[in-house]
Amino acid sequence: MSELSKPLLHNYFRSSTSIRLRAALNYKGVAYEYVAHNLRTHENTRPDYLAKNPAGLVPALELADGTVLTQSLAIMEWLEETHPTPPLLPADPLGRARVRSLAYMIACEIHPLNNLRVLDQVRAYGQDDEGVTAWFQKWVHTTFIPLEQLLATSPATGRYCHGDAPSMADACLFAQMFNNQRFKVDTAAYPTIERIFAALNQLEAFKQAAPANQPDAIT
Ligand SMILES: N[C@@H](CCC(=O)N[C@@H](CS)C(=O)NCC(=O)O)C(=O)O
Repeated sequence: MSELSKPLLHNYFRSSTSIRLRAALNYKGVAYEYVAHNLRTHENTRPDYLAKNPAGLVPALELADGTVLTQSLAIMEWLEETHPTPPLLPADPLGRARVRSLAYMIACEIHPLNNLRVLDQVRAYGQDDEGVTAWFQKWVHTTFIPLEQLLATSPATGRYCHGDAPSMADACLFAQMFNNQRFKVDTAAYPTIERIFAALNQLEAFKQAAPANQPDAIT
């Protein structure tokens, strides 16, 4: 992609779906313009953004021709098809199914229950900070227990979730770990996940996707 046709990445520094997509874009060497939408002040629900993405969620990737891609996993699949090297999915169908399955455990089982609007609703039902944190932690542990088991016992697991090259599953795991830190999830019982997270943190493409390294980062 030329400098002129750089896509716009609508995102937010600590949104885990944004982190996972930034890691994928960086890993594949796809340059993008960073467009920040502060979720805390509901910038994602402004009419100009809703006109591009009626769901009002981040991330969205706006291409030079005006096409707006949404849903982080769908965008990653599009990236894989348009920028196959380096791959984020293995070559064999069984390997691809395994990577997608690990990615979906995080993206479909944890994230939707712990999204900002869901946490706001849990609070609206009367929970305080402690209650919201307990809710968040519950859904992480519910999936991290089997995720750890799957990763620790499969010979397919390597330095990363699948072999020795990062995959879409790693992008999701990497992003989830930052959310875990914010909500003080104790991950000591998940040594394989912690080991993979440490390995991912050695990769420049992933490190650059971390919340603290974004232009809209606040401490
Ligand atoms: N399944 C979507 C989820 C996108 C999503 O929910 N993003 C969150 C940030 S991680 C968001 O925009 N939340 C806004 C809100 O909850 O109000 C994806 O993977 O892209």
